[in-house]
Amino acid sequence: MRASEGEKHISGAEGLYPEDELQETVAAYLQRALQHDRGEPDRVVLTVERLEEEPQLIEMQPVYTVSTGNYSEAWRFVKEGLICLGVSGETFNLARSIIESPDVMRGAAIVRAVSGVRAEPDMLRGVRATRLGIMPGLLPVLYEALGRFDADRAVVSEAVVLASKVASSPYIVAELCVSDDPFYTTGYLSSKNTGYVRVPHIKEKGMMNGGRVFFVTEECVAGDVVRYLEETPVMVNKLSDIHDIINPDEFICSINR
Ligand code: PML
Ligand code: MG
Repeated sequence: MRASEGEKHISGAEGLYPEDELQETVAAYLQRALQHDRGEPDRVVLTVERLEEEPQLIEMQPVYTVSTGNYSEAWRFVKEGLICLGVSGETFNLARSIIESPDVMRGAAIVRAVSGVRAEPDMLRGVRATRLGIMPGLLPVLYEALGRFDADRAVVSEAVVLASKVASSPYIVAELCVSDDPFYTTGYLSSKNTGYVRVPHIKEKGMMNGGRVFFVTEECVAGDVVRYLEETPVMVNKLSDIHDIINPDEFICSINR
């Protein structure tokens, strides 16, 4: 689903569902498009496609939450975390400027981790990780496990599933996400190395910016990354641990360099 108002991106979402859930799923996506805090769309595009190949099965990323108490602590944590993962300081600055730009991209930016070279074919549209989902029986279990956090479980579980597909690409070093919902102020840093790390206060309430950056290796072929993210169907068929809240400095020290 993609919803927009003129050139402005309002919301987007995707999933993989059994055929007998189609009607209710499409209705729920439409409802969501019409009720987003970014505004009222004048165009909603819903695309339904039959999968022609069996999805690849992957394990969910383990979930962590750091106790960043404000905006500057949140960004300090993200910067230190990305640097531990091999992202250069310059590339971090570029990623932050993309995410904090008032021109919200519809999809994610792809940036080479060291040189900061942009690699997505269309810089306005970006790349959307699609054809991803979670086995229906696992969702209630995940919701239950996320219940101890003061968070919107639907938002978190969707984001974890997406981040799990992204982290399963051999070319992606890390992902940084800040919601473009003006009232959703927790973002995440995710990588195979760290798991999915929730970062509270990555934006201040009311900020309209947001976005995703996928940091990729210097050598990879951009077309291979885009094909995997946009075309290869992937489903989470195994849950991982949901950890308690941890001090950001302790988390940084635990990253394997
Ligand atoms: C989005 O708006 O889709 C991004 C959601 C990020 C969720 C972060 C979290 O709370 O785990
Ligand atoms: Mg959004």
